[in-house]
Amino acid sequence: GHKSAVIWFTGLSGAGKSTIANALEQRLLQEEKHSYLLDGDNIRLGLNKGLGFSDEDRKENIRRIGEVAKLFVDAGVLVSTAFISPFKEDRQVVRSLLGEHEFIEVYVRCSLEECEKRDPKGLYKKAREGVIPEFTGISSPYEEPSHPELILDSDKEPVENLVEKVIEYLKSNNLI
Ligand code: GGZ
Repeated sequence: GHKSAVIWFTGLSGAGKSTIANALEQRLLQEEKHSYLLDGDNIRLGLNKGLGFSDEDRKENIRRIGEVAKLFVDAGVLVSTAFISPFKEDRQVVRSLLGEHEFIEVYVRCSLEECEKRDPKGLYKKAREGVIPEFTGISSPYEEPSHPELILDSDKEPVENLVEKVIEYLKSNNLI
């Protein structure tokens, strides 16, 4: 068995949170670890349908995700979350919901320049044109974590290496 915890990915749009979290999820399932991934697809389209991207809605988005993540931890699941979660205070609120070793903040670090170059969905372009207001990194802030448990530099290393770093962290903390 393993202990449960929240692996909380944070970072800019396009930094690679979902990609890394999905690859991690595959790895954990291969090793038959009871894990689950919360992301925009299963949260923003469901539970949090109706929330937008104002500071207030992002705060509420993260608050609810934190509560759901806590339920997964109570149920004994290793849960990963992949949301921008731009505000320090909101991430701190989630951390405080959980036990001391149950919140693993993973900063998926990538320069704005690189995210904007990737722009897989064309959202940065739209944000620059003013078509999308309050876009993180352009017209809405992103507050970097000061003491994340892990930093993954997604503009310097390939996804496989970064996933391996998370696995190593989980192993060295006896979570898997
Ligand atoms: C940031 C936005 C916005 C605005 C739509 N700002 O790259 P994506 O497309 O797939 O991921 C982004 C996602 C961010 O949702 P989160 O729930 O992670 O955000 S937060 O934690 O701040 O609540 C992006 C898309 O939604 N998107 N409008 N204005 N990202």
